[in-house]
Formats: sequence, C-alpha cells, structure tokens
Amino acid sequence: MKFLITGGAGFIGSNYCHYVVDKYPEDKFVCLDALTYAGNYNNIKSLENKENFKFVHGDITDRDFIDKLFREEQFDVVINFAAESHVDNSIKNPGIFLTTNIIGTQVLMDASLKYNVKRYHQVSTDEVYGDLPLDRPDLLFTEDTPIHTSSPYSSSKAGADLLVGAYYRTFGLPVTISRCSNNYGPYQFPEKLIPVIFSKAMKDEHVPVYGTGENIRDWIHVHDHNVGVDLIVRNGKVGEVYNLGGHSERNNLTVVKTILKQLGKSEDLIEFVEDRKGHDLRYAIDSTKAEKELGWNRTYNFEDGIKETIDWYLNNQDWVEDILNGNYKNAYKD
Ligand code: NAD
Ligand code: TDX
Repeated sequence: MKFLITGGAGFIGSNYCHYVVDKYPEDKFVCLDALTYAGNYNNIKSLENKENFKFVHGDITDRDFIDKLFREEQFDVVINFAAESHVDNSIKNPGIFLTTNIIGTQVLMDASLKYNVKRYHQVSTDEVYGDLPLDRPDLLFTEDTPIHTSSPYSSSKAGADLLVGAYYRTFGLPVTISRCSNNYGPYQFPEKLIPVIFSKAMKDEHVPVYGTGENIRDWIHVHDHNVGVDLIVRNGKVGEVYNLGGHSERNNLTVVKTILKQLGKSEDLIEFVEDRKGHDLRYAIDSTKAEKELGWNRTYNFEDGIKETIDWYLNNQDWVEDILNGNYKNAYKD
C-alpha cells in the first residue's frame, strides 16, 4: 500500500514516519510537508535513504500541486497530520489556521475522492470538545461529547472534523478521525509547554507558567498516539471517530516542577505570567472505544515517559539549539 503522510516533518508526523517506515517495509510512505516554521527536515533526515520513504516539499492548500501529486502517486491511504498547531499563535493570527486546517483538509479530501483513496484519516484533537471543569474529575470526553471550542485553533480543527464527516456522508469518502490529548516526546517544537520549559530552564531563564498553573492536560507519549493512529487507519471502522488519551492528567505546575526536578533546577525559575485568553481548564479523554474495538492501550505512564523525553532533549541539545538559532531552516534544500 502507498501512504501519504502530510505534516510528516512536524512533531507527531515525524515520529509517525519513523514508526511506520521501520514497521512496514512492504509499504511505501510519501511524506509531504510545507516546512513552515514548525516543520523541521532534521526530524526525518535519517529516513531519506530508506527505500520505502520519500520526502516531498509542498503545501496542502495548493490545489494544483496536490492534484498532480495524487495523480502521479496514486495513494491508497492519506493521513493528514499537517496543521497550524499552536493555540497561542491562533490567538495572535487566526487566519492561517482557517486556511491550513480547514481549506487544506478540503483540498486533500477532494483529491482523495477524485483518485479513489481507500482511506482518508484526519488527525484531530481533544480540544474540539472544549474544556471540563477542574472540580469534576468524574467527567471525561467521549466521542459523543458535543463539539464546543474555545480558541481559533480548536475551532479550525473542529471545522475540519465537521467537513470530514460531511465528505463521508455526502460523497461517501471512506474517512476516520482520531482525537488525541496532549502529546509529549522527541522532536516537539520548542513553543509547546514541555520543550519551552526544557530550553529555558537549561539556560537558567525564567520558565513561564500561564495564570495559576492549575490547568489540567491529559498527557500521552507521542508513540502511543501514533500506534493508535496506525490501528485506526488499518482496522478502524469507516465513518467513525476514535478518542486516544494518556490516562495521565496533570496540572501544568506539576509538569513544570517534574521537569525542573529532573534537570536539577530550582523552582525559583518559575514565573507566573499573564493567562492565555480563553484558556481551557481541563482536558480528559475516555479512550474506551479504541481500547475495546481496536485493542489499543497506552503503554507509557507519565513519570517514565517524561523522564525518557527529558533525557532525549538532554542528549539532543543540538537539535533544540538549531531551532533556537534558526539553522534548522537550512536542513532541506529543494
Ligand atoms: P506541528 O506544528 O509540530 O507540525 C505540523 C506540521 O505540518 C509541520 O511540519 C508543518 O510544516 C506542516 N504544515 C503546516 N502547514 C502545512 C501546509 N499548508 N502544507 C503542508 N504541511 C504543512 O504539529 P504537531 O504537534 O505534530 O501536530 C500534528 C497534528 O496532530 C495536528 O493536526 C494537530 O492538530 C494534531 N494534534 C496535536 C496534538 C499535540 O499535542 N501536539 C494533540 C492532538 C492532536
Ligand atoms: O509557556 C507556556 N506556559 C504554559 O503555562 C506554554 C507554551 C503553555 N502553557 C500552558 C498552556 C496549556 O494549559 O501549558 C498547557 C499546554 O500548552 P501547549 O503546550 O501550548 O498545549 P495546548 O494548548 O494544551 O495544546 C496542545 O494539545 C492539543 C497542542 O499544542 C495542540 O496542537 C493539541 O491539539
């Protein structure tokens, strides 16, 4: 089978490429990425000589380019990881989120219909369900929780999900959607909480905690997310949504203190800063459906996963530094 993996030079997509290229030598994987500020060719450079892997530089919103690519490659499966993914950016500049996350999804689905793709998978997020109160630990998001978004980012992801559902019902496109909680692991761009804390703490700079630090996220190791996506793509039921979560709810302050402790840094580095506008209070995922139907389960507990992740960042400080000084932009030449 031939797979298109969009956004494959980003955090989750690149981890996905490493996982499947090794696991399925008989399949072919084309990784498409526009290499926006968040895309980093260094994340997948070590795959460039693999026979079942190919990188293509291009934009999912470019209709002519996408049509030509689908005509030439005749993909069996499309997995759409490509997105503008950072909530804070969506608050400063919502427009690009609508273009990439909604129009980009439409362009990919139009080409999938035209060239008879057998499965279109949309990588979505738990943020489409909005947030849960801090004082009701009994409440979890299920696949039936109504869509109720807070930020331009989550609204654009929800818009895309609704469009995916519409292409299934109206045109019969064989779709699936996964909605996952907060990922951590190697290759995460240092704009998200965990790599921000790591890179600032290493320089003994203040680490910014938004508001009171009480907001709760359900953390999942990126590998567990990607195993779930692979199972859904291969065995999931067409037209269905599957939640994937880490069973690891932690408030932000706990996460920050865990990282500082591992790095041997003082908690005095913590600086409480202005809260994010519209800041979601708590995410928590019920993954029973994926567990029962697909036999999926998360394998990392948070304490082991975060330790391994911080060790990865410690062993790959050049990777972080390359991003902070902008050199990563030279990793790919057309
Ligand atoms: P990321 O920002 O690290 O990577 C996104 C990738 O998409 C980058 O490589 C970027 O260059 C590429 N891209 C952006 N616009 C593009 C375009 N127009 N054409 C082609 N490529 C383009 O994001 P991530 O954290 O890896 O997230 C991947 C997906 O998973 C996103 O759809 C996101 O919404 C979803 N998701 C993320 C998380 C998380 O915790 N990070 C959780 C749940 C779901
Ligand atoms: O410097 C920071 N300080 C801080 O307190 C940053 C960057 C974040 N935070 C807080 C905000 C959130 O409560 O930490 C929490 C996590 O923030 P992010 O890493 O920006 O992630 P979040 O907003 O929760 O969204 C993430 O999970 C769902 C991904 O970025 C999304 O792409 C995904 O859909």
